Amino acid sequence: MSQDSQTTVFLADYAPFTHRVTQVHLTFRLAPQATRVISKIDFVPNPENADGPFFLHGETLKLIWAKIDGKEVSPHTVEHGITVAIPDGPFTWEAEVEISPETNTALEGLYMSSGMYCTQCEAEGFRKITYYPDRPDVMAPFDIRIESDLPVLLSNGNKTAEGAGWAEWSDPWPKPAYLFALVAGDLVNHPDRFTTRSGREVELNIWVRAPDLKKCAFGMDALKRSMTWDEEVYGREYDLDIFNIVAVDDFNMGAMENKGLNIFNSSAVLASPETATDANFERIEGIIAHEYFHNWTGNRITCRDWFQLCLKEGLTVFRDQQFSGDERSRAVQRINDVLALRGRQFREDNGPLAHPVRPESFVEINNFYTATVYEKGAEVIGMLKRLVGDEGYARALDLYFERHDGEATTIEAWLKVFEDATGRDLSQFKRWYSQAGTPRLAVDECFEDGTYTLTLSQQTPPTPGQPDKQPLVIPVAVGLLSPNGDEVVPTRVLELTEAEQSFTFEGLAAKPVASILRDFSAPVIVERDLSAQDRAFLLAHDTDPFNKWEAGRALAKDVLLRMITEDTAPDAGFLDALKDVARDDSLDPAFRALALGLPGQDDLAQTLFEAGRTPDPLVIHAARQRLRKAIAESLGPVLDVLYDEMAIHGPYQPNAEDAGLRALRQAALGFLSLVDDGARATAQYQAADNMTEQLGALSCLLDIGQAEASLAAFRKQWQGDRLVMDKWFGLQAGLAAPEKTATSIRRLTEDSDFDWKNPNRFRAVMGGLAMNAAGFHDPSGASYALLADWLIRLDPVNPQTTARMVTAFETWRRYDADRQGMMRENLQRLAATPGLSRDTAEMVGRILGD
Ligand code: B3K
Ligand code: ZN
Repeated sequence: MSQDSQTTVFLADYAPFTHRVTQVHLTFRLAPQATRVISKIDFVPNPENADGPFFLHGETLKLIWAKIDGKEVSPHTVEHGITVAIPDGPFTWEAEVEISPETNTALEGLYMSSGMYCTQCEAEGFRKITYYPDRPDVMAPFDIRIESDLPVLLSNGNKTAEGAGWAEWSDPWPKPAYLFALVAGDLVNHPDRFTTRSGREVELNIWVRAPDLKKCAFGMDALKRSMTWDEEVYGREYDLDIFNIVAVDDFNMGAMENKGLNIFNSSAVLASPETATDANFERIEGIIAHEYFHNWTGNRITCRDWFQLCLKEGLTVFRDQQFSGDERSRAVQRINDVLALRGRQFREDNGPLAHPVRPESFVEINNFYTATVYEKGAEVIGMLKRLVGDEGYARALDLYFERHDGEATTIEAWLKVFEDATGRDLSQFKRWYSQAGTPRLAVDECFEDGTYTLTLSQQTPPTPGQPDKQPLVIPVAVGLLSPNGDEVVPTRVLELTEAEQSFTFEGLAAKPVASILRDFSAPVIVERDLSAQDRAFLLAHDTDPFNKWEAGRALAKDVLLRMITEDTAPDAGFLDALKDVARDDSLDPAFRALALGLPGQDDLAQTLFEAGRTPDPLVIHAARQRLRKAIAESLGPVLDVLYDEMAIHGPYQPNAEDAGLRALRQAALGFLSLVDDGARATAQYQAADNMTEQLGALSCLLDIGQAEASLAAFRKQWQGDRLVMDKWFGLQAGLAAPEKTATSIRRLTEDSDFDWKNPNRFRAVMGGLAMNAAGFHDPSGASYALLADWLIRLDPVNPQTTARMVTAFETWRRYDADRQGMMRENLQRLAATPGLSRDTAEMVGRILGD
């Protein structure tokens, strides 16, 4: 059993804090193992909860002294913090505590990374810095003084004074403690400026260690584009004189939106053509935008409590997806977002970890920064926008910013804004926030006397703690095509509100082919019997790019499922349809690259499981390989032409257009390598002047088991670059041959560069293992045991990253009795580990279904 308490927190128990904080002063005397934090905090009673006991959060702090109104006091230590007797009315709390950043390997609170001090406070890390009401509904202005010999000393807000060995910062905007940040280090900056549309001059900086200075330009450009976009699209301007970004090597996630001082995992901000792939550039652009957009959706308006997390995260993901769609290709962005949603959120929503977009209880809030809160949270906003229309959405957002600026608020307030701005009743829509699970949308079609009747029915399967589900409001975007391929009814949004409903379209000359759930208008699984001919027809003619792609994907999935369950040969009709798409020059290369992608192993396993079959990861892997080989053979000449035609002659540029050409070329190379013995990949590897092409070639060589020489060369070239070496580790883990996976991974963990305490490196190897479905599910169980061993080792060092990686086991119930037994045993072994963290214990318990 866990050492930490497993207390469950409930949404229903929310009560406001007893006091308001009117001002915070903090002084940091930095020292690696004995940093002193001196606090002075002004409290006034909160009339909304005047009678509650006074409590301050505090964990892993050594209290030196504490005073109330200047008089020394002795607080009483309780779980998660302290209580102390207080006077009636306003008072000032002062305290000095000691903390040890250097030994803080959990990377939460104040810690050290490559010689620099940095912080991560969301969700509940501030309590590891000093005693404080560490809850998002307590908002206050912060004044910070940092004392250290390090040359660069940063905190939130504007810098107000500095001298030798110290600096002072003041953040005028009231904020919750989770947005506090401090950085001290030997850093250099990539500077720039931005003038807001009302004329505020903003100093911009990206702070890095000296060798990384050449990797900042793209991030800076993305930041300026984000600032412009938020002004133009949402009317939101930046509100301080300075905006700093800092790159940190040891970080548990992508980045953090601290007010005026965003802290980034170096992988989410640093990029150069030689060291970063197109996918890296795209991710960096999205994360920079996401953190910047939080300044309004998250910081100026924050969450009342952590159950409301989707209020800031769902909305900010929705905004960063809009931004990326505007900056790049909207269709490609949508397809990629849906791929990510299905890959992570559907997996979560259809397993033991399923939870509502707004959960109602948690043990460790860090375990709820999930695909459901983030990505499904964003889909819910997309549906809302579709239902109220673009103008209604714009009015509602204006009202949201006007009404709630400076507040910590709730989903109820968010929906009320939409009701007030549009006059629409959202009480049924609200179920999207409380009901977990992916709805199934069954489609029934009938055509008679020129009338097409579409009958839609919805059903959401039971999820943990929610056996019965209510009907949701589902916007279903539908268009109709005539048999000659013309669109006879352009996109119309049908609103499904009942368990079953019929919609009619009259006056049609012939039976149409319907394109249903265009643009993926709702996060549901469509169940529709559609012939291969109709799918191929939609792939050829649909005007909606998402559904055009979706038709091809469904075709591929049907073909693969038949190959897996009936051992059939690859379908010739599918190969022809694919060939037509591949060589259709009127289509965006990026779209064609996506159309050439096959459904992933996990997607196929889940689909088989839902159809009542037991997926065998090895059979799935073999079928995919057979189909890939068949595509290579049948499309060979077309792919060969594409490979040559898509080559770019000129310097690398990370823009969407060039990235699309490279993506299509890489898709072709992936197939061609299966039949040319790696000749093209070897040549490409040697000629590559950018990481996209270098890594692309390397992955093809690994795929066919001929990468030894290139792997050695790659390592020699990139030994000194942590981010590139993460790719070297990740690729080998992810592409290790099924029967050799555990051995290969073990060898990687014995490598002198396997710095397992660094989350990026740990994730590269263990995340690669988890993604390598056939290797992870090796029938011997060796990979399961290997992962569990490493999680047991990492847990006392870094509970957050451990808890996140346990999700590799979340699908255990899908598999055969032997695999289930082995996965369960490893989960139980984890659960029985003495001193297991609260984070990991909660995840293991939920996965096992305790
Ligand atoms: N808000 C942070 C995530 C914090 C995670 C804490 N475990 C990054 C983001 O969503 O922008
Ligand atoms: Zn966020």
